[in-house]
Amino acid sequence: MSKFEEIAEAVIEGSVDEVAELAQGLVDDGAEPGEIIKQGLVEGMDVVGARFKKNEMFVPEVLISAKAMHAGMDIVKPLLADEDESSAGTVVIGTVEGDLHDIGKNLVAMMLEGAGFEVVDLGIDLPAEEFVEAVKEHQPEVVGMSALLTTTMPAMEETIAALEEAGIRDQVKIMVGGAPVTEEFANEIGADAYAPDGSTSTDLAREFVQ
Ligand code: B1M
Repeated sequence: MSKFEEIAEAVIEGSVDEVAELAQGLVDDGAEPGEIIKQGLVEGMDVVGARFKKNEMFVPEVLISAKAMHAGMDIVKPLLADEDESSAGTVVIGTVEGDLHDIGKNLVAMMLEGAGFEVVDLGIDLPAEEFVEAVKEHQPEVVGMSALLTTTMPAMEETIAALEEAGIRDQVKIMVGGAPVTEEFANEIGADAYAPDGSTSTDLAREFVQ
């Protein structure tokens, strides 16, 4: 098993200390911070996400895995800034109003950061106005919205309407994601793209800033 596979496995198992040790070891051995994130931490969380979907893992285990991933990120993230000081672009991201789920959104944010984007993470349960204010303040190229509940998906459309109302809809590309969100829904509400996962979000953001 490679060190990257070991770190992914430790994330899946939720071994917080082991992830931190392995991440530090890889850093000491000269591994690229971005690779540690992609091949180790995100790889592990991808498996966690997939096991969730199949009901093979449950909430407490996911939260421990997320904690383990964060332990690795704490070590690797400061080095990312050194690796590439020029930002690939700015992404404002958040979970829409009424929705408290943030594990997937945080993962997407981390992957975007790993890819060199400046990420303004607004958090959870965000009224449309907070997205509007953030776009005015940070002038991002991309806005990402997350919803994990079918009942909060309409808040995505409301947010797009609020951006239109404020006259700033065309300044940004909007991508939406979250387990119940689909490509069809994204089209229906006038988003620019649907992102099923973090790596697609990163690819799309790269396309959008070109
Ligand atoms: Co909630 N929950 N939850 N929950 N929860 C779900 C979503 C649910 C499917 C569980 C179920 O019933 N089987 C269900 C929704 C049903 C529905 O609407 N169809 C549900 C429910 C009902 C609820 C409550 C209402 C429960 C209750 O209180 N009765 C409540 C709602 C609270 C609220 O939000 N107002 C609730 C609460 C919670 C917890 C607080 C306990 C916890 C959240 C903790 C947290 O996020 N900090 C929680 C969790 C953990 C889950 C499950 C188990 C896991 C979600 C998760 O983190 N997945 C979930 C069941 C499931 O998914 N199997 C469930 C892992 C994560 C990596 O995947 O979030 O899909 P995901 O993110 C992916 C992609 O979707 C995508 O990329 C990520 C990485 O690949 N993506 C984006 C996500 N956001 C993106 C944004 C983008 C792009 C891609 O922007 C560009």
